[in-house]
Amino acid sequence: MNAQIQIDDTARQRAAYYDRISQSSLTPLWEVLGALVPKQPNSPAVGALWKYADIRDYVMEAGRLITAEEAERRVLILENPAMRGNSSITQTLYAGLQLILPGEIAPAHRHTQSALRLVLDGEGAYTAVDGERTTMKRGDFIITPAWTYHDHGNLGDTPVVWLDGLDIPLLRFFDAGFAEHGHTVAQSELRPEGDALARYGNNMLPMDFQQTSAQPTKVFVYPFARTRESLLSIARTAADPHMGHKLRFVNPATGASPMPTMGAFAQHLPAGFETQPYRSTDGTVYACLEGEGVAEINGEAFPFQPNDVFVVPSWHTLRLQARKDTILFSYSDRPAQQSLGLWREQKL
Ligand code: 1HN
Repeated sequence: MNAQIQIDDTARQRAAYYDRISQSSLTPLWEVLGALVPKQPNSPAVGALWKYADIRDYVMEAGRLITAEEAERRVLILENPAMRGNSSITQTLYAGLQLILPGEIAPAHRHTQSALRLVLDGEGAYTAVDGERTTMKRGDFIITPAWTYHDHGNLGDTPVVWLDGLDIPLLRFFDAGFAEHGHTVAQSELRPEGDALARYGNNMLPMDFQQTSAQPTKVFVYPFARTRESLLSIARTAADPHMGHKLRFVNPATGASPMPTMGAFAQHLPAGFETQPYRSTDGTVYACLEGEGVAEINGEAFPFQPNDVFVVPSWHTLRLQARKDTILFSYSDRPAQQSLGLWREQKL
């Protein structure tokens, strides 16, 4: 037998063998090993940008087609363009733009998925979490930890739009999703607005209060006024070459992330500043709150303005250029990766 015939024969025998074992739901590892254990992350997600000016009309149009109550949540999902049909913006994260019109209520429910919101457009809406309301102001970062009841309402006279971030794909992967409706459409108010921030969010805690790092914070709103004040204050000092002036939101009782599966960050970039290339294993969703600039993701340029959202998948190299003084909010699955000992970053 010559060599070529022998190779063909081997290939045929293997193919026949794969067919036979397939009937017993078996498959050979050696055919997939490289894909299963890549030398470095090889995300199916791609870098992408949603320009608010391009999609705002679509969001408002949804308001004429379905009520918040009928929809339960009237949201347009931001789907990663390379992962359509998955309701995912990265492998672990969900993002959407939610609209609530004056007079509407998005009914109370709870689920094991954790959610965060970043208020983008309009005013006069509120979110209630475990019996306390917070009035949503632009740039406010609001959380609804796993299994907390939450509902939204709009008492103002303008449509209100916010960015929702949830760990839906992560929970789907774990097959750990549970949900239930509230007993009433809107929760009754158990505490006055501002109560949680006063008790847990002002460098003090209730006398007998203790938490572990896996427990979410009782602080469910991080007002933009405070975030902005911090960023602008530290902007008077030298910027970090890779981050600009970047801070992470924390549970003030533990120093850990506000919620165990998703972390959130805010950063200031001075006009003209360019960050050095950086990559990390936590695919990250960014929203521009102020200023404008360009996000270069694996060499592709995405120009952003206020309310634009962009995604930087795992291990994609990011460079940020600020054309004006810029404030960015971002969220990722970093705390989940860190608690499993998986998170890596590279400053290039
Ligand atoms: C949800 O509860 C909200 O509470 C938003 O506003 C988006 C997407 C999937 C599942 C639950 C909200 C959601 C969600």
